[in-house]
Amino acid sequence: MKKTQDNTNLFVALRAAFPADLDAVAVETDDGLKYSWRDLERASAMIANLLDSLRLEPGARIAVQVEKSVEAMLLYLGTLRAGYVFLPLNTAYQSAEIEYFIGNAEPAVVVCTSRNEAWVRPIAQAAGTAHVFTLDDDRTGTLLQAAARCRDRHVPARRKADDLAAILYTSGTTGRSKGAMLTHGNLLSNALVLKDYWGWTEGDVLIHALPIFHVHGLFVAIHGALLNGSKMIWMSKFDPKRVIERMPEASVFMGVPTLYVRMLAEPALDRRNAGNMRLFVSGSAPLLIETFNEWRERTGHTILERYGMSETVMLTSNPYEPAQGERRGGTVGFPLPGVSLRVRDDQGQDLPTGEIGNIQVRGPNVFAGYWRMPEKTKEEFTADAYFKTGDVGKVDSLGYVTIVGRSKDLIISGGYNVYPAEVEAFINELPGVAESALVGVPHPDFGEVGVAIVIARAGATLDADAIVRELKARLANFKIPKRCFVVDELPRNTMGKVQKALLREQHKQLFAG
Ligand code: MCA
Ligand code: AMP
Repeated sequence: MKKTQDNTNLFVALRAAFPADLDAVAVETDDGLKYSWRDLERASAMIANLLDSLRLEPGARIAVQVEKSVEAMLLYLGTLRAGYVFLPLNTAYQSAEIEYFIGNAEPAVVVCTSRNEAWVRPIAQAAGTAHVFTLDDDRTGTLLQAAARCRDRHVPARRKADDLAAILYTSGTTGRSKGAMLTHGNLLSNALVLKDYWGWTEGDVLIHALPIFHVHGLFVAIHGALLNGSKMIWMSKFDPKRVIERMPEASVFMGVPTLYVRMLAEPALDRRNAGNMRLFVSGSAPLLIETFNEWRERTGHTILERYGMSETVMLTSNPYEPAQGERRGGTVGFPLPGVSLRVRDDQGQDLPTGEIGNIQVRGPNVFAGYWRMPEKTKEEFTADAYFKTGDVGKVDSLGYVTIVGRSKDLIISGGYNVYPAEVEAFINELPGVAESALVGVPHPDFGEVGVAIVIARAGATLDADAIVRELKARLANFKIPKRCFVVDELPRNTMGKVQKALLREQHKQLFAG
């Protein structure tokens, strides 16, 4: 008994929260499949046993690029259970992107779709990966075939709070993506805080409509439901009509702002459909005040906006309980219990209440560093161990945090991050291109999208459509500029630096209306 209590493996905490009735439904898919808690227990054990049978080194990475499915979630749980490190990859990533992640992380196991196996396998083999499995969203693939031969009982591996549980790649303003190393302690402490802060209660049902390769869908949503023993209505893809239809059976929904914008465009969204709901959470990108207000008018619910990062999981949240204060649109609420948040100027001095500066954070949720990048890790922390978020904001006299911008050059499009430096590097490699700039401009659906401004080399002629076509063959689809312009020169300041603010201003009306 003591053994289990001492084990800080995140899986142990999640498993301990399963309801007593293991035959109750834990996950119901949109196409009517039902998984009981016993199914989750047994299938995660089988996958953990499969991983154990491979005799992997401690700390081995399990890299996964598969479509959303319950089995993909079970692979995550099985990985935690066996004590290995889960490395989820966006399904939109193409071969050049995957080659970098796999080459950098050197996973012992790679799981991909059977459709992508032909190009993923050679990449994995070149990186020294010993095992490649497939997993498709129709419950087929070599992973499940192999797991089916394994025992359905498994004692969770012992893990300490500071042992790694996952690596999430996040792009950088300069250079290549960095792998944020998250520990069992980071993830569990944050999940426990949110369970309490967001008032998870018995009988809650979560509609899960987010992808499961980022913090929002993988950690915040899944941990929230499992740690509360709550059923999930599992949607493989976000469809606003379907979410609205299922609301009467649910109580909690989590989404990026684009999801709320798309649901507001549905005439069926009303107070009746949303009547059973308890909580709507928004995050990953700024929620427009118009969306916040319109949602309240249409549904009678006030969206709770929160703020987080891959490196830190959740940092701040608007209050759930009215006694703690109102949910303020345009703010991301208060630092969560255990999180210290401060605002400093560029010289590292604390700023007075209400003044705008760099947001720095510290807490049990803050990651262990960037994978194999000790120098980069050092740069991103202050001497007193605060993490520099790269977000710019302020804290008002009541303690509400508002994010007003970013010091990092980042575009957030539909909740996905696009780093201009990465896209510009791809554009600059195309024949005939002298240089380029990618800027984010407002977009009614995605919040913000990238627009490319490109300069041709002397004597070369460039075709904007051809540039976009070339990029589509190389980069994840959400990184593709929604418009591309070929111009004669880029605006520069006296130091010769491209004035992106001016370009943003020039193009800000492109998608208006
Ligand atoms: C799809 N497209 C996009 C995006 N998604 N373009 C820009 N930004 C996007 N986010 C484009 C595709 O390239 C394609 O273009 C066309 O839209 C249709 O693609 P499809 O895949 O069918 O799109 P969709 O299914 O409508 O997806 C939109 C979506 C999705 C549902 C909003 O992007 C999404 O699930 N976003 C959520 C992201 C998320 O979970 N973020 C959390 C990160 P074409 O036709 O030209 O090829 S975690 C995080 O940020 C932190 C830590 C936090 O605080 O949570
Ligand atoms: P990621 O790379 O996915 O970790 O993205 C983290 C970034 O998303 C943060 O540094 C913020 O810039 C942004 N972000 C997350 N939540 C919010 C929010 N509620 N409002 C504004 N920006 C947000």
